[in-house]
Amino acid sequence: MSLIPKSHPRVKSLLIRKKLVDGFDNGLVAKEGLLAQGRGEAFDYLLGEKTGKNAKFAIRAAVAQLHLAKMPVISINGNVAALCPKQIIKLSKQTKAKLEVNLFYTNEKRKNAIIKTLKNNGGKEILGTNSKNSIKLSGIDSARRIVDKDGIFAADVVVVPLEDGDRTIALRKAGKIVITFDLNPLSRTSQTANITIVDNITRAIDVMISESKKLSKKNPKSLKKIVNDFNNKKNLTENVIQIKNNLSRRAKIA
Ligand code: PTJ
Repeated sequence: MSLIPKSHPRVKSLLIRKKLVDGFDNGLVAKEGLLAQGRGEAFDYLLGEKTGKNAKFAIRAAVAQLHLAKMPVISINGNVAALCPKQIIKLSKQTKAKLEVNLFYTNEKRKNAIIKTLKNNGGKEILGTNSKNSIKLSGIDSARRIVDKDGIFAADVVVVPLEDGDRTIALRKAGKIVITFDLNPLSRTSQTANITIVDNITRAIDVMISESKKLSKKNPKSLKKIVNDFNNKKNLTENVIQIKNNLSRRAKIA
């Protein structure tokens, strides 16, 4: 019997890892998704494995931005489907955001498994499944360039969780506002998004859901103020400082 309580961050981290491994065994997650999880775990450890004040600021701005959006879309990949399908659907309902499956390592069998999981968790309409409605987004080399005409292509705000690469820049060039969840504050996606939530999606998503309930009562002027007061570059720098401080504290203990 383990002496470490279930609420301990290390135990929580192992439970998150198990979700990913189960997601891989159930055909949701790409092999490379396991590596992405490893990268995320390393940064989560350095950040202190909790939702800090910097992440909370970003979450508030992201929720305000989603409530202001005319047509928000949340992009779903294998890792997100394995880690928090129920919560992602809840957030999409609260913010009236559409859901679109968009994979880097594209594969029809995996896509169908992801759609099934989303539907089993309460998802109704899932975009990214009808090839007749597909269109190419320019500036992206990977399979991620294939998007839905009525989804990411038409969106004003796009949430792109857990990915790095050229998509955020391409989406920004297409005039869209991009929100991401990324534990690495230095990744290309983190650095080029409008709002980067530097936190584990499995924790941040619950905070977003409760924040969304609170902000749904605010008027557009107050929501705009929350967005305008948020500075992504500054927030990313604060996250890097947090990592640096955690490192020097740990080095002193050692
Ligand atoms: O399902 P697919 O085919 O679309 O592929 C998805 C993966 C994740 C394999 C693909 O997008 C990928 O390779 O992503 P990267 O380039 O590894 O980037 C993932 C980023 O997410 C890294 O910066 C990680 O630190 C971060 N990350 C990993 N797990 C989490 C996370 N951020 C927040 N919460 C996590 N749980």
